[in-house]
Amino acid sequence: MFNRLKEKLKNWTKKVVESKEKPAKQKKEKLAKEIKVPIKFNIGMEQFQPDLEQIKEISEKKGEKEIPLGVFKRIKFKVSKVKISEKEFEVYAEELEMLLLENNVALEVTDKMIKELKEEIIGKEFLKKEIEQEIKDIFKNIIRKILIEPFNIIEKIKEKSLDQSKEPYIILFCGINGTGKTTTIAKIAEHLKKKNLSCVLAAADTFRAASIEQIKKHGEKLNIKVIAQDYGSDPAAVSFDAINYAKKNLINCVLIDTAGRMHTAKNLLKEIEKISKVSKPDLKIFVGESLTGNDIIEQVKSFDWAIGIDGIILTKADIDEKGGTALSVGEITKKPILYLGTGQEYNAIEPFDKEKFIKRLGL
Ligand SMILES: Nc1nc2c(ncn2[C@@H]2O[C@H](COP(=O)(O)OP(=O)(O)O)[C@@H](O)[C@H]2O)c(=O)[nH]1
Ligand SMILES: [Mg+2]
Repeated sequence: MFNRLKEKLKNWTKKVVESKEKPAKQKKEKLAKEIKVPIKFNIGMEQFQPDLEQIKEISEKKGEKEIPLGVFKRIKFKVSKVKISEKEFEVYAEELEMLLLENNVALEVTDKMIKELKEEIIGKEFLKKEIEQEIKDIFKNIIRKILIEPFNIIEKIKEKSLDQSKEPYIILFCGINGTGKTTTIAKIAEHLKKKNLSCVLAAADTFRAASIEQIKKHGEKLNIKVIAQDYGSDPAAVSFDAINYAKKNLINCVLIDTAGRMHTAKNLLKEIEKISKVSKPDLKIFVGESLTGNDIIEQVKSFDWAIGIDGIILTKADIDEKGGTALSVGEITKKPILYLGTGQEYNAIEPFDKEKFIKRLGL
């Protein structure tokens, strides 16, 4: 998962570090040769790197050709610091931009990341041995700011179940076809069951022939009630039925599955708007594929514009080597990613954890 972006970020950081190390090392080697002093030497178990410039200065003052051993006792061991200039940064920024774009980070997010990195890096003095870690830390903080802290759905459902009204917690799922809405609903239904929360599924994708069958099958396997009508029926009416069923039977949660013809189709957005108006969901979740790349931005913007989404689930993270989609949707919607879908089985879903995501990127 997300290995490509991890690898690329690692290589980029390494390159920046090496660009600072190589010239310094060459200069040192030249000087060491000139004054005939080793770059490193061992005293007992410890290794020392003498400050060659200082040694040269001392010996030159004394007019000595060979460096007497006594000099070593007087020298300090300098801590070397480096700075990255704006010019140097520009060279690497271009490369960074390419690698982020290639790994599904949207252009506006890429630009923002590079701008922030630039502000943090240029002109700052880094201890040479810490520069790699410092660049990683800067990346980490930028990503921490981009991703919104997710909330806990289970807690929210539990809170409402304790409410006097005994109303069910309603979750509406939207997103285009094939992204994994129905599968994700089944996964969440199972997850709720494990937490002793009851739920009912609304088969409000009445558009495709197989979709009602698909959700009914999940319901049978999981032993969870599915409320459905015929193909072509009004999805808002199906949702309404499911909510009424939940109210009557004191069920904690209603999960509404919807159709997802292309997000550009105006009637799809109108339809989801109507379902949303009728069912008044507590939570509206956009389901998108982690693999999608830039297209997901348009998708999520359309649904957000139509109904105002509260959170995001990214599916198929298990087969996504890039990883940039999470950053793109996070930054553009300012909505939290709640879960990652990590496979086709019911238990292949994990709560989105910002720090875990950052670790997966090797930072
Ligand atoms: N590898 C992988 N496949 C998934 C995941 N989520 C869903 N799928 C698969 O994606 C396909 C479409 O899923 P479906 O739930 O029918 O999508 P929908 O049209 O949005 O309802 C199915 O073959 C699912 O098994 C996931 O997290 N990882
Ligand atoms: Mg479906």
